[in-house]
Amino acid sequence: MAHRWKNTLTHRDVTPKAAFMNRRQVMAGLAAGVGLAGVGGAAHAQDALVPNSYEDITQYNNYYEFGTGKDDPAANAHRLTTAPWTVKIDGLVDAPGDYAFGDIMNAMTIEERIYRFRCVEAWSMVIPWNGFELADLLQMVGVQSGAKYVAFETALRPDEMPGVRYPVLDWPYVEGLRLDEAMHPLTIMATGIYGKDIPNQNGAPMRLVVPWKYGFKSIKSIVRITLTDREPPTSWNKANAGEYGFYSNVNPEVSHPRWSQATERPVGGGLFAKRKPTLMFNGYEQEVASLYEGMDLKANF
Ligand SMILES: Nc1nc2c(c(=O)[nH]1)N[C@H]1C(S)=C(S)[C@@H](COP(=O)(O)O)O[C@H]1N2
Ligand SMILES: [Mo]
Repeated sequence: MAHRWKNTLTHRDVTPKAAFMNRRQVMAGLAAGVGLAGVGGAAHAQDALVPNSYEDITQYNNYYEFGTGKDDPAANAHRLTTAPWTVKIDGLVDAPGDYAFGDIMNAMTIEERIYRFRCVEAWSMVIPWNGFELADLLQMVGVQSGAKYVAFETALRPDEMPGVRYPVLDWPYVEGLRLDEAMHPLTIMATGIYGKDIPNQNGAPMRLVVPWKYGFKSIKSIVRITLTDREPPTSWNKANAGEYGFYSNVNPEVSHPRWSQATERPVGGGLFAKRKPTLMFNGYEQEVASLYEGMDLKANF
């Protein structure tokens, strides 16, 4: 499906350099590559963003619709039919409708974004996504002035998703963002990894990526986007409100009730890989801290 790629930077434009350049150079290169000066700055001087291997990223997954084991999505998600694919966009928008995925792709500009990815379970990766800014899609459909939140919904296909027979979560998987979070330039819809169409186990054909939040906010295989004036329900919050809040911003100072979030295990480093400190807002503090000014991040976890 090479025709899908418009204005694509492949990982080869950035990745080999990342291994050699220091942090500042990588960030400068990244900013140039994605056209976003200053985005992606890390708090740690030596923290070069070297992406994980394609294998790490596509064989170690959370996608409970296909099973709760880390290798279940890779084994089972081939059953998901991703073409044709339609995304319903409704609620407080000027142009509600059922949008064909191909039409969305033709309208959007695809870029590469190399982001840290931090699961609430305290493992992490660096992933070279391809995708478009969610703000561009929302602008295309016209957000009305009463909208304050964006709700997202994953496909629910019992015939294709063996995991939804089990009541682990209240299916379909749903997520949500405040409108300003959704419009932030770091927030993307990912449609590719390493320059290839995103694999089913990673959320084909289109999934959210919000790099400063725990991974479960980054909802996969989206079929519906609704602009609303109320905070929408979210799957993990419904399952356990005491452990998973609406915001779920990465924060090394706010522990999960059952484990510390101060450090993380980089996936792919081998059995003896050293844990590393988790960064405030997953390393995107400079870009996003202002969204939460005056908020108690312990209460709004
Ligand atoms: N629909 C859906 N989206 C989901 C999940 C899921 O189970 N179902 N898991 C979430 C969690 S917990 C994580 S950590 C990320 C994992 O994304 P990855 O497999 O691409 O690394 O997807 C998130 N999105
Ligand atoms: Mo996660």
